[in-house]
Amino acid sequence: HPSVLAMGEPLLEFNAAAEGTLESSTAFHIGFGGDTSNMAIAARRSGVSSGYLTRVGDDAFGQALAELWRREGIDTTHVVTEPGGATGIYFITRHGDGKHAFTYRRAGSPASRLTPDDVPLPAVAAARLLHISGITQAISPSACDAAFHAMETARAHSTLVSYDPNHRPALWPTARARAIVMRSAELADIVLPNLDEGRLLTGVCEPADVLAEFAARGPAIVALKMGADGVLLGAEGRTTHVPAHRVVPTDATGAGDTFDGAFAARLLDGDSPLEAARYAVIAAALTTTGHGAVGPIPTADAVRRAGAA
Ligand code: KDG
Repeated sequence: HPSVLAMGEPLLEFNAAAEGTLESSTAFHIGFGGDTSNMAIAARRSGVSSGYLTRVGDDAFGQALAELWRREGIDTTHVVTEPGGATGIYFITRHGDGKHAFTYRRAGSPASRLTPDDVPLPAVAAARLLHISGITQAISPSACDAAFHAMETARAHSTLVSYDPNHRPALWPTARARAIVMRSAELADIVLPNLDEGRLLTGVCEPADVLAEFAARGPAIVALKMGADGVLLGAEGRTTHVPAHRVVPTDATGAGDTFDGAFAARLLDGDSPLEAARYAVIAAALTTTGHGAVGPIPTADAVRRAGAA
């Protein structure tokens, strides 16, 4: 069984080659996304064994994802392929202000049909860390049930629960997200929000206050991701600011997921939360220097080289 098990929805990615609106774009890079799949790949590239739990279709998009995981050495024992299923896709467009926008075609996807019956007790119990996100919960009520079932199973077997709210307003209303994310924080050992969603979900503004709202739910570790302002880490009774690693960013898609995977990998390898966060901010920064979510996720060697430079 892999050490890291992530569960959620993978997507094939169409990333506009130039800045601009969707309708003005003429060329797209094909890539891969899906926050929890990105996390599993980031963890693997940082050196731990990792597996993915999802449902895909047997269409060309599902086959391309299966090929990606095979290349990356991701365990797919718990990937169910649905005959006739339409695997989800998304388009990334980028705008002058450095922000990106996602446009999805994923409703009714195989992953949205995840249910608690898809959650394998032996694999969750044997994993050292289970990773779930708000997107896993937002895609459908049955996937949300599956996420809660997986987190509760993990807790019952001393598997660490890592949770990223990854709030996507296009997928569910903020009031529902708030209730489900804050309940999930109670089940998690590690909570990994970014500052924007943290503010929206907690209703407070100062980073230290946002962190405190999540920490009050009981997780041992909260890492508040603040982009170019680095990470505010709450762990072992202390709050520590970890500065960002300076790069010239091209596309921030997947940076938060890469942080999550790199952080998990280093923690499982014995790093302290602070050491793991210092490593993971470098990994996250490097992923912003290339296009798309998965392509630019660095290996452990690349992170070490950048850290030493
Ligand atoms: O974090 C990056 C992801 O958001 C991206 O890969 C697409 O999973 C995705 C989503 O649902 O937004």
